[in-house]
Amino acid sequence: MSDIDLLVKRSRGGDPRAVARLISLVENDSPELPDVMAALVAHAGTAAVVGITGSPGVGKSTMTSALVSAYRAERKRVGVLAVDPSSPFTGGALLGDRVRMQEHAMDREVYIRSMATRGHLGGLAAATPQAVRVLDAAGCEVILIETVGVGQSEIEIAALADTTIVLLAPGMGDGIQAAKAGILEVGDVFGVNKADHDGAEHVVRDLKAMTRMVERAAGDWRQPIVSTVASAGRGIDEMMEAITKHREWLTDSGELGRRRRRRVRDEIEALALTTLRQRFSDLHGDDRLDTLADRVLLGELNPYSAAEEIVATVS
Ligand SMILES: Nc1nc2c(ncn2[C@@H]2O[C@H](COP(=O)(O)OP(=O)(O)OP(=O)(O)O)[C@@H](O)[C@H]2O)c(=O)[nH]1
Ligand SMILES: [Mg+2]
Repeated sequence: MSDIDLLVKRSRGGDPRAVARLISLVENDSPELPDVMAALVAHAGTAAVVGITGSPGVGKSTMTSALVSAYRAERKRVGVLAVDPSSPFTGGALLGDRVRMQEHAMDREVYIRSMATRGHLGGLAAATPQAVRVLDAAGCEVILIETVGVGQSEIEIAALADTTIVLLAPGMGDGIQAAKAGILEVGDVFGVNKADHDGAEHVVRDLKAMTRMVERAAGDWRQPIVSTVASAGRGIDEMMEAITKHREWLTDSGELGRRRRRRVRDEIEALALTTLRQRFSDLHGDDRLDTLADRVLLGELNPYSAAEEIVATVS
């Protein structure tokens, strides 16, 4: 049995070190990844993937930790991925996450992993589903993905999850920001956290007004708004109920299948583009590009045709 097969076998048996090792291979874009994915693909596809996004400091890690407790009460095996899509300051943020997840550190049925995706050629779109596949094959029934919502990343993370929770909190100018960032479209469930702070009911009211304006057909999902105090465990039951309801809707409406297919399509696309880019950059070592450039300079060839020719060469 190859090292990879052995590692996959151990991870499927629930060995946390094997799981960690496989996620490291994903993170580092290991040349062994194709073999890893080949060994995993038949064993994945059942986990519920829940994304949790929102501005820095709204309480994502605290909420994640509370949800882990709730799922553990249902005796489910849980995976947690804290994905840092963009920040160059990974160390600090992840340290905070680890502190807030401390209570689950000794639980063998909980896998917690921070992951930076900047080094991965396919970026967030390829690395995250690969890490999800590792956790899924390791028997996690639920996988929670925490990402800080800055600009584009929450839209990307929404594409990676079955259910996306957008977390807001009072005093962060979130109401207006939400509309701007297109958060309305990506949230399946809204959490207004820090409900113990002044202004929480304002955020709820703003959100309600905004979600009412979204056009919906009969049978479309209506995004619930759940008030929580994650640090005190308040509103967590309601949050769990909202997630469960959304999952039922996903299944009944056929949307689950569509979302999962879209996710794999995005992954394939990211990998394909990465491969093409790699082959393209390999061209810089030979004179084919120079030859084409010279022909354009001489007026024999237009740049579009030159581009077509080079694309045909690399694919
Ligand atoms: N008062 C109050 N504080 C909270 C609540 N939830 C979280 N906090 C606190 O808010 C701070 C930030 O919480 P985190 O869970 O680290 O927030 P985060 O969104 O994960 O932050 P980043 O990962 O840095 O973006 C911590 O000090 C928490 O204890 C809440 O409902 N009420
Ligand atoms: Mg956090």
